[in-house]
Formats: sequence, structure tokens, C-alpha cells
Amino acid sequence: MSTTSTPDATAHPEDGAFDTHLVQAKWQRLWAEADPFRAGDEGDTRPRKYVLAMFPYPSGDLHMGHAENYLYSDIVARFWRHRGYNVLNPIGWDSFGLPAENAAIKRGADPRAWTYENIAQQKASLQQYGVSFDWSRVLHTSDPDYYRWNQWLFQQLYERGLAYRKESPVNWCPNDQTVLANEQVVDGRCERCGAEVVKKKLTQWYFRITEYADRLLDDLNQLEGFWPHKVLQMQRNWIGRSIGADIDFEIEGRSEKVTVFSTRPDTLHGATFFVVAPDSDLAAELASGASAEVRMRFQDYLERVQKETEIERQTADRPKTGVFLERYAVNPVNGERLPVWAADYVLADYGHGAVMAVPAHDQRDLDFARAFDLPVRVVVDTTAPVTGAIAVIELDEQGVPIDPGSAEPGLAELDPARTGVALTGEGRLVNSGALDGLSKRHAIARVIEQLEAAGTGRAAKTYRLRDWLISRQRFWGTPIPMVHTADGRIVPVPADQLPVELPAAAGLDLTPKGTSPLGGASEWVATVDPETGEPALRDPDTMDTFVDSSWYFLRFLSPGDPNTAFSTAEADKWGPVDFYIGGVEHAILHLLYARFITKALYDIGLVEFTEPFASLINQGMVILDGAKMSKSKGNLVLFQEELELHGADALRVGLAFAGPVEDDKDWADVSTTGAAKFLARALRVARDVASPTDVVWKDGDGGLRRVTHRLWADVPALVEQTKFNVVVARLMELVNATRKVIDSGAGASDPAVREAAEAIAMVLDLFAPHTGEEMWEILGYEPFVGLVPWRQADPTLLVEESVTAVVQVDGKVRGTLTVPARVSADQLEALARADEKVVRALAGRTITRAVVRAPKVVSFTTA
Ligand code: ANZ
Repeated sequence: MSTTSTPDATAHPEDGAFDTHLVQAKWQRLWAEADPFRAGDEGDTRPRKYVLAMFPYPSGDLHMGHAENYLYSDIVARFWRHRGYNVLNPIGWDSFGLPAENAAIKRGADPRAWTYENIAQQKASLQQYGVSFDWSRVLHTSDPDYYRWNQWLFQQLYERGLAYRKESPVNWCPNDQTVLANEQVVDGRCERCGAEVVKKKLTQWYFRITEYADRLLDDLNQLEGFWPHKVLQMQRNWIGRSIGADIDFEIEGRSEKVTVFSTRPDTLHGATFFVVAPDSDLAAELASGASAEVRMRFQDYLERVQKETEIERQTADRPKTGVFLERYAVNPVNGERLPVWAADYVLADYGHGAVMAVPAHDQRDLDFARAFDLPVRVVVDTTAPVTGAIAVIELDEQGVPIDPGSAEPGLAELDPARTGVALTGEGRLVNSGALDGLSKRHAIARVIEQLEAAGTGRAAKTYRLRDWLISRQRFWGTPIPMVHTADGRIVPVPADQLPVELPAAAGLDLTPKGTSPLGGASEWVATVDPETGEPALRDPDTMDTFVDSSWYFLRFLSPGDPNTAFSTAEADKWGPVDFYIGGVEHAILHLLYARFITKALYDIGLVEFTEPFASLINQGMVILDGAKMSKSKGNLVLFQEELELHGADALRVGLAFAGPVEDDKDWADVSTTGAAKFLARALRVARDVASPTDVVWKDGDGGLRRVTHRLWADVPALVEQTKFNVVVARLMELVNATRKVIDSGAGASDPAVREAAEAIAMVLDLFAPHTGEEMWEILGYEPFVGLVPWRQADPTLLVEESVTAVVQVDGKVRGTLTVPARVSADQLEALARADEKVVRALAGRTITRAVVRAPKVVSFTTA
């Protein structure tokens, strides 16, 4: 394709300044016409790379965090294209959700119209930014042809028992008037609006992510080295596997036993009381059998507890509170009667919502026992040595070992009832019948054997991870594709009736009121029982938008396909995503959900991989004057404004140069002016090139060629290590070196100048693609530089430069050496001493003095 007819947008040859907006518009038009960044199809035999940036939420203008995100993914995508790969780099919009809906309510607009207007605006910005997306694959999760596959996914999970309804205490945001997943509660507050989250008992839809807890945890190991370690650790903590035992306790006067989870079953003989979560069904049941006074006290206490956040309840150093329920549990190993208390430090939805309390060895239990004067019994002697434990021998001032007998306190002195400090360390069992003398580890194994034999307990694991609550009482989301029949059954909407489309928002009251606005769409809600044809009601709730984003990377592989969610064949070809790029704020929620859904799809037989994102790149935040940008603070730097001000390339280079990918970048330190100057210098180099396109190399290894070839050699590893700022620095170095040669004697006709200019254009394409294309054209080539294969560095030019060193013996030159220019003094002296001529000149005399000035001179004086 020829571009000769396009106007010259760069007509300021004197100073290199050029109209970036004109250049930008010209190349964007040519890209739009030729579509060079569309992923190759069937016939494309190149190896593949799937590069994906987390897709944006269309809740307003894009900001500088987006600019950073889509810059990094574009650098990676452009790089792999140069390396000869068929690159898929798609974009779409995560366009359902609360912010759009709330904004729509505030402005009285239709959430649908509002959302798609924002999408159009964001799309225009991204196009102006010059990102090499495959624009043929755009998807919006709020399109019926997308969300019908959310409904399909829901039903797939439902069929396998992985989607289910249950009544339980849920996180409720009183401001947004909707339930929240555990992942959306941060420090006891709503992740979105900051309101304090309370517990409310509701019947909701869940995805059974806990069934995948072990795999979600264990498979993190295979991502080590490919995902940031910090993210892996956050996921591990979130899943929070605890290993121990489930132990069944009889409660006097109750036919069914109550199970507790304990990580320390070895301390079973030390249990002195029993605690249930006040907000559990069990507590209510036990309290109902108590005296009138206790019933009242319990009711008061429960009301207090319900106002507390989970964080408060788990805080270690707050005064312990509770109510004795006048009931007793029976210790299965020794028949002891343990008073049953309700106390807020036990959580209803962890383990089984009840604990055996062992105050001697658990700090929370000890604090409680001391507050309510309950017995404390030590069952692990933490002063007794355990084989394998490292003995630390302390020395006194004279270096004499201190007798441990006299330094270490005895067990009596450590009595937790008196000291208030629970004994949590290693030790040997005491006061525990047949377990006495065993180490903690052996005792745990033995107790579990005993419990299993007696049928009163078993080895067990518990996770911090809860099932994923996915129903929301809001309008702007995927309708849950289920029908509630008149006789109380809940059945899936038949597949051929999907999608269940959202009704028009007009006429519906969208303001949050605790029940889904869809329930008020009477025509929409009324349906028929698919089995009997009798009148029935649609489920009025919508899905958490994290469902939408849990599999979107698969939809990009066959977008718009009306017959399937995604093509399994395409998933085999492209999946998993090779590079996933986005903010660390998604370290838990989105990534965990996408991992879970991928594993579920693997089990269903629809994908062949078990992890969705082979490697993850997290970018730092763009901040302003040290502070996080936010709408409410009014310190948002808007993407569109900056684009108009500086043009895409200066913005991109400024950001890329601002620091390491993972670091936060202060916008105040980002120099778009510096970037613009650098780009003008680069472009001027291309204009100054005076040699023809076919370079013929004569002998010689001019310094400039070395700088160019070192760039070719080093950039691949630097890009793969995401050291983008270093690559920009290296480009600046090459531009300066080229300028020097142009301005020197050899001048612009030196073929090395052309070679350097071509390298600059190609590597610059990763960061400033419009300038890169423009340079490439000025250098006499057809577009697009973005598709030009990477050049191989000439290995002979990577060898270090060498110099000649002179060796003197007693003031006379006795030898010359060819040595690397960066030789060290020691190396040079050793080479001189070993040189044959020098050895001959020395004739066995002893060297008394050596003066070395690397890399040029070595001077020996002999005796
Ligand atoms: C007896 C015991 C003795 C315990 C001991 C610990 C130390 P992690 O590690 O966090 O999983 N627990 C169980 N269910 C609970 C609930 N619903 N709310 C509050 N605490 C609960 O902690 C597991 C331990 O936390 C369990 O082991 C139980 O106390 C307590 F020396 O049982 B342990």
C-alpha cells in the first residue's frame, strides 16, 4: 500500500518538531483502513500469543490508570508481532454493574443509553491512543448476545450442583441496598461505596467455589514465577486452608451432636468450656430452652452482635463478652461436662460456628476464661524438649553456657491462668491420659485415630474461602435464568428460551430498596412453568458482574458466535492467555473467580487448561502529588484531556519512561514535554539519513553500530522482564549516539546512521507507534513498521571493543597486548605477567613493583 498521496504532516525539518496530532490521525486512518493488527485466522501458521489487558468498566471517562494499562499491553502485543507471532490483543467492555446504574439513577437516565454512550467515548479515546487492538472482536457484557452465555454458564453450573440457593447471613450494604460477596467487603465496609456492611439473613444464589478450594490453592504453585509473588500470597491467604479435625460433641438434652472444627485436636483434654456463635441457628435453639432471664439476656446480646462487623468480632484485644446458655456439652474423650456459652468471637460462618474452648492454649479462649472465671487446664508442657526442635544455648557475659534449668521458667511459672498468656508453642502432652508424653504432632495424629475409631471425629480441613454469593438485587446485570413455579419448584429457563433479556428500564423504579427492581416489571416477571405451562415467576435477581468477567477472555476467541459461548477449538489454539495485564486491585476477586470458572469449564470438558492466565503483569497506580486520584477528591487526571494536550505518543513515552511497571507513578513526575522532545529528535534522525535503503557493510566496527546491535540484542529480554522504562532509556541513548555521528565528520551518509534510524523506528513502534510509522515511511519503506520482523544482532558487534596495552620492564617497552577495553587492573597485570615476550625480558628477575593503568599501560620494576 502506498502512502505517497498523504499530506506531509512533518514539515518542520529544521528543529524536528512535528504536528503529533496530524501524524497520529494519519496513521490511525491507515491502520483503520488496512487493519494490520487483526489476529491471523485459520491459515496463519505463525505461533500464537494471546495478550490481554483487563477490560474497562464504562462508568465514565478513562483515566491515567487506563492509559498505563493499555500502554503496557500494547507494548507486549507489538513486541510479539515483531517477533513473528500471530498476536491476539482484543478489547471489550465490562458494561454491566452498579456504578453505571447508580449514575443512571442520579441523572435520571436509562442505564443502557448511559452505558453505551460511555463505551463510545472510551472507544474513541483508545483509538486515539494508537493501541493495536483487534477491533473486530469487541464485546460488551451487557449485550444480550454476551449475557445469554452467562445464563448458559449459570445453568451449566446449576446442573452440576455448583450453583445453588441457600438461606444464610449475608453481607448487606445498607447504602447500595444489595448483598455483597465476601470479596467485596473491605475492612468491614462496602468495597464500592464505603458504607459499613451489616449481616442480614437472606436466601440467595451461590456458586460452590469452595468445592475447588484445594485446587485453587494447590495450582498457585504452578504460577510461581509467572504471577507476582504478592498476588499468589494474597490468593493463598484468601483461600486460607486450615488443617485439623472435626470433633462431635453431644449437647445434653439435644438428640443431634454438634461438630466443631479444631486445628489443635491434641488439646482436647484441655477443653473447659464450649462456645457457639450468637448469630447461629444453634445458639438460638439452645437459648430457647434456657430460663426466661437468660433468654432475654441472649436476645439483647444477639442484637448487639448483629451490629458488629466481622473485623470487630475478630479483633484480638477487645474485651470478651458472652452469655452462658445454661446448657452443657460433653467432651467425647473424657465425658467431662463443658458449659456452653454464646460469644461474638466465634463466627457463625467459619468452621461449624462452634468451638471447643481450650483456654490454656488459645489466647481468645484464655481471655474469655479470665473474663468469666472459667477453669484453665494446661495439657501441653511447652517447657518439655521436643526432638527435632532446635535448642538455643545462651551464653553469659563470660561465654559460659547458662544452665537452661535455671534460665528457663518452669511450667508452674508459665500458668496461663495467672500470666494471661496462652501456651501456643511446641511441647509434650500432659494431663491427657494415654496421650501424655507425645509431641503435639504425634498427639494430633493419635487423637484423630482415637476419634475415628470411636466414630466421634475425623481429620478435616476448613477454608476461609466462602461460597461465592452471586445474586444481586439490582437492575443492570444478567437476569438469573431460573423460574419459580407456583408449587415451589425452581427450574431452569429452557435453553431455547435464552437469553432472558432485561426489560426496558423505562417505567421501572431503579432506586435501591432491598428487592430487585425486576420484581416490579410485572409483565417481564410473569412467565410459565416450563414443565406444566402453569403461571410462574422469573427469578428477579441479577448476577454479580464478576460472573461476566470470569470467562470473557474465552468469548474473545469466537465473539458473536450465536451457537456457543466460545469455540473449544479456538480455546485449544489460543488458551490460556499468555500475558494478562492489569491492576493489583484485582489480585483476589476477579482473578480467583476466573480461575474457578476455568477449572469448572475444564471439568465440564470445554477447555484443556486449568489456569486462565499463564502470566500476570500488575501495574502500579498513577497517583497525583503523592495521593491516590479519585473523583471525590477532584484530582482525577483525565485520559482524553491529556491525549488532546500532548498527543498519544508523548503520553505513551512519558508513562513508559516514568518508572518500573509495578511501581506507582506520580503524574506530577511524568514528563510529556521531555517525551515530545525526544520523539522530535528521533524523527529528525530519520529525516537526516542520507544513505540508500540497501546498506552494504564494509569492514569496520564503528561505535554506532555497536550501540544499535546491543539494542537489538538486549531489548527482547528487557521487554520480557517488563523493563519498559529501560528500553526507552536505551532508545534515547541510541538517538543521541546517532545524532553525534550525523553531526560529525562521517555525517548523515554513514550507513551506520541509516541502520540506527531503522532500529529506532522499529523499537519506537512499541512505545510511540505513530512516530515509529512516520520514521519508517521517511526512511523509504512501505507501512507498517508494526509488522516488520525483529532484526538479529550481529554477534561480532556485541564483542567488547579491544585496545592495545603496552608492557614496560624497567622503563623499556617489552610487549604489547590486545585486551578488552574494560579490562580490570588485576586482569591486565596478570595478562602482562603471563605474556611470553615479557617473561623473556624478565629473564628470571623478581618484580619488585608493578604500576598498572588499565587498560593502556603496565610497568614492572625488577630487583
Ligand atoms: C481448639 C483449639 C485449641 C483451637 C488451641 C486453637 C488452639 P484457623 O487457624 O483460623 O483455622 N475456631 C473454629 N471455628 C471457629 C469459629 N467459627 N469462630 C472462631 N473461631 C473458630 O483457626 C481454627 C481454630 O479457630 C480452631 O481450633 C478453633 O479453635 C477456632 F489451642 O480449637 B481451635
